[in-house]
Amino acid sequence: MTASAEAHPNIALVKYWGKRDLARNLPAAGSLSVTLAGLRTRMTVDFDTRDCDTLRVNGQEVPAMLSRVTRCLDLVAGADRPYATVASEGNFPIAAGLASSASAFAALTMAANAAAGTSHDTLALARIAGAVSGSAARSFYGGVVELSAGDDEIDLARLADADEWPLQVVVAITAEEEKPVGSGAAMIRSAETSPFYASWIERQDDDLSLARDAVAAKDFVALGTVAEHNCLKMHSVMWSSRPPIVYWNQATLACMESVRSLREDGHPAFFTIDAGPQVKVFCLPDAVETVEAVLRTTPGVVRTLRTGVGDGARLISK
Ligand code: 2P0
Repeated sequence: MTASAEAHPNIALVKYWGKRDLARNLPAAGSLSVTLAGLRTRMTVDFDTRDCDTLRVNGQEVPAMLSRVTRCLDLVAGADRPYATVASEGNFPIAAGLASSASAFAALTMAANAAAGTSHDTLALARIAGAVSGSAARSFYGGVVELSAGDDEIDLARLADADEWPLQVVVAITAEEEKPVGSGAAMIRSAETSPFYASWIERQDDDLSLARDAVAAKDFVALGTVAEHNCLKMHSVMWSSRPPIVYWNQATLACMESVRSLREDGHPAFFTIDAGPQVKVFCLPDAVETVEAVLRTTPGVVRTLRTGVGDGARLISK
């Protein structure tokens, strides 16, 4: 009745920002992401004889996240399951725009399936995780992953394996505190108030098609062009929401400027930014030392993390 699983966060290059169905947490459009190596969340689920679910994150009780964990366990094992003791351990900051909910809910769903002895396959588990945290569905698969938004359910496809294209990612951490607005609530606000929301959703298929082609051709410049465009469009939707949703700080902007200078100096690199102030910079192996050195000395950057492309979620033990 105990199992552990590990999953990595993923970084979207064509972003998920909007829901088609709130009750089922279905995304309004598809998205495309890269699963990271290095950063990870490990979840242990123990169905035991207690009288309530409990959650510890890095050793601390976290009641605020418990309702989503309970919902996830119910979806995997049924509402008549035993209560569970859940322990999460991660090696990177939570709720700061590093997709910690993606790795957490992917690992939780996989561990719960093994601990409960249910036999959902990977796609079924990804759909369950996605119903709790949309981006978590993508972390079941390694490499470059596309999530398609159907009317009734999502689908997932791996576009490239982890070892097929040695992309490097340098994350510039510009602030470590929790973000002001959670992404779920922020997406709903954008859908309800941004005048740009409808066209954002309408054009997602165009960006997905450009990104898919760039991955198939291993065309780094084409992938970077569509990724930066898509990221800035998503943040334009956030900024034009009422009240505005602004996750950036001064260092976020300084990092974007650093990436533009790196490119001008002949080092191919592109940035993307999620629901937080961190800047994720993609480059090829030849440029990674320079990219990291430039970001580390960009004003306001607290520290950098370097990583590559990783594998999907996996069971550790049962
Ligand atoms: C993404 N983000 O595609 C986008 C870009 C944040 C910015 O997916 O409401 O925490 O739980 O389904 O999965 C963050 O969204 O949202 C996210 P819910 P989730 O990576």
